[in-house]
Amino acid sequence: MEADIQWMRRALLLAGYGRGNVSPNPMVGCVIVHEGSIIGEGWHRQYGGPHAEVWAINDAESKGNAHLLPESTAYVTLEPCSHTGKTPPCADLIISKKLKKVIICNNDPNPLVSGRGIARMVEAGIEVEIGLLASEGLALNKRFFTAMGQKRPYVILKWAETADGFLGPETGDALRISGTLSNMRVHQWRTEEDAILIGYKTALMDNPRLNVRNWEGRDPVRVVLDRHLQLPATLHLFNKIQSTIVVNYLQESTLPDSPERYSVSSDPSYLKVNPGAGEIEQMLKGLLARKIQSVFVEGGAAVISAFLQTGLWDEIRRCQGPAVIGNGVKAPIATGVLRESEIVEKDLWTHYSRI
Ligand code: AOF
Ligand code: ZN
Repeated sequence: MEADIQWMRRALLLAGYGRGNVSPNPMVGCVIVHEGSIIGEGWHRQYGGPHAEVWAINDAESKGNAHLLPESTAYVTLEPCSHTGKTPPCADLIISKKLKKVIICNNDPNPLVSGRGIARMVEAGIEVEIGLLASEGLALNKRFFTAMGQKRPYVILKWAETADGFLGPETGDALRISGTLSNMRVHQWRTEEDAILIGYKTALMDNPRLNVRNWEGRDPVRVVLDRHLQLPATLHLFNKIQSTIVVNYLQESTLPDSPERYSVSSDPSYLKVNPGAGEIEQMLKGLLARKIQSVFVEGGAAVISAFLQTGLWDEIRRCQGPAVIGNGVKAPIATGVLRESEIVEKDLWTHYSRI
C-alpha cells in the first residue's frame, strides 16, 4: 500500500541517523502508526544502546499513546531481535505491548535471530509482513549484510587519478589531484566507515594522519600494512589520538578487541597474517573478528591492486582531477587489473567548485 511505503521510508530515514555510531550493529529505524498518524518513532542510536523498537515504544508511551499500541502498526527496518545481547529481545517487547501488526523491511541474518523474532511474534498472534522496501534496506545496511553473509568487512577502494589516468609521479612525490570539495567528501566518507587502510609505502612517504578534519564525525580506526614491523613509531599514524591496527607477519596482539577499545586512544594493536596469496583474505577475517565491519582503502597503488586482484572489494570511489602529467604510476583501470566487466553499476558525476 502507498501509505505503508511512506511509513517505511520514514523508518529507513530514521535508521540512517545512526550512521557512524552503531557499527557493528545495523542501522535500524522504527515508526509506530495509529490510524494514519505517527504515535511514536525512534532509531538505534548507539552501539550497545537500546534498539530502535525500544526508542519508538518509549516515545509513544512518553507522549501518552501507550493505550493506542494494541491498535497500531510498527514499521521496522529490520526483523525485531529475539536474543538477549546488550539489550533484551525487541520481539518480546512488541509482544508485551500487544502491537497489532509489524511490517518489516529485512530479515535479520544474525544467526542469533534469523527468523526467530518473526516466529515469536506470529506465535503471539501479531500480524507480520516482511520485505517492504527490502532493496532499500539492504542498501542501507550493506556493511552489516556483507559482514554477516560473506564473513568479511565491506570494502571500499578509493583513489584519485589524473585526467590521463595516473595516481601520481613514479617518484612518489605528492601531487594534489582532487580539490577542496572532494577532500571534504573523502573526510565525510572516513566518518562512515569503521576503518581506514593504507599500505607501508603510503604510510612512510606521505606520513598521513588518517583522521577526520574537513567534516564533522568520528575518526575511523587506522589500519596499516607493515609486514616486517619497520615503520618508525614517530609517524602520525602511531599517535594515540586514534587507534591503529598494524597488519604484519611477526606478532599478534594480546589485548582484547572491541568497538569500545577502538574508540579510545591506545597503543597500536597487532594483527598477524601468514605471507602469501591469502594475505588480504586473512587480514579481512582478522579485522572482522575485531568487530570492524567496513574498510575504506586509501592506497597506495600496490594495496589497491592487491584488493582488486583478490576480488575482495565491494565499491570503488574514484576521483578524477584535471591534471595531466604524461607519465607516472598507472591507475588501476589503465593497468588492466580492474576490468570494466566487473562493474555492475557506474555513477557519473562532476563536481564543480569555483577557486
Ligand atoms: C533490533 N533492533 O534496532 C537493532 C537490532 O548486542 P545487541 O543487543 O545490541 O544486539 C545486536 C544485534 O541485534 C545485531 O547484530 C542485530 O542482529 C540486531 N540489531 N535488532 O531488533 C535494532 N539494531
Ligand atoms: Zn532488538
